[in-house]
Amino acid sequence: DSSSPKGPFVPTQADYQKVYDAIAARLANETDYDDGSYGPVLVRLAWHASGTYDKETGTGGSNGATMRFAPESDHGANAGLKTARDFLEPIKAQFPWISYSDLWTLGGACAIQELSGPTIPWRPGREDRDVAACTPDGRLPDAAKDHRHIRDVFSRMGFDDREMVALIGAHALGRCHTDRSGFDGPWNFSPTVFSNEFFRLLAEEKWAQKKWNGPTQFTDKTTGTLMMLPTDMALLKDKGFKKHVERYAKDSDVFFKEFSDVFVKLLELGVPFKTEDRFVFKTSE
Ligand code: CCH
Repeated sequence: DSSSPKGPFVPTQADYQKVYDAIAARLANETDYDDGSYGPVLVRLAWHASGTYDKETGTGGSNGATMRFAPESDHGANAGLKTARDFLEPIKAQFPWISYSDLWTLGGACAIQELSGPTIPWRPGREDRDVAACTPDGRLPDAAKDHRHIRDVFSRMGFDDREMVALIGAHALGRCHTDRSGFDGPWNFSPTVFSNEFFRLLAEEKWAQKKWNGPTQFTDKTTGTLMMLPTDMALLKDKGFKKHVERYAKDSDVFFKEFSDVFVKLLELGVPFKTEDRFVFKTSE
């Protein structure tokens, strides 16, 4: 009966797979950026949207997508993430029914899968909120600090030592930019391929302080072209962290499994989901 009113559009897994496919296609087409992929910066957007979560107050987290607004968009830690938000705008225009907060987290899950990482089961249900829900500055980790700072910040989100180390393994992807964080360079030679290289290099390479005018960072002694942040090096100093660095350096399968579990958890912090079921998206060919 063509005269009956249509109910509200309720997207299915197939609809979300179409969004996934559109992000994947855009990643494959837009290669004139950094090391050839926007994937790493999409992962960073999903992480910074989610990592503001505070388990005591239930504030922050990916629900809300408040990084669209100042002051959160201007927080120092979020420098450069406009690139990732702008990359996703044409996808939002194509699928106006998806919230920014679902889109940004789906972008991170898609990027991990498309860059040869593990499957990241994902579920919808985030709703965008307004500027009043912006989180205060200082909730994301400061790379100049030490192991105590890592433990403080990630415990506030609700993670244990093993989960903290697994998450930081995302530094297999992408690079630091002097005009964003002040740090410079990639963590490994294949920054657009998800792998356990971050841990292998951290555990096996010899690292020396970089001689330059920029902030303290570390350089591999073999080639002098790779980097580690002070917080990355801190994973070796702390016994509770180091044992996981060594586990992940040795066993890529264990890292992939544990990273997937904790990245799923990160993207869901503080979100009042109405559904238990997660979607597993098909990766592009
Ligand atoms: Fe990170 N990260 N991150 N990081 N990060 C940077 C870049 C990326 C810290 C600091 C920095 C995680 C944890 C931490 C990515 C994913 C994750 C940069 C360079 C700094 C600084 C930014 C720039 O200059 O562009 C610190 C400190 C911590 C914790 O101690 C976690 C957790 C994740 C994800 C699960 C990714 C990906 C990048 C590369 C971005 C790009 O543009 O290439």
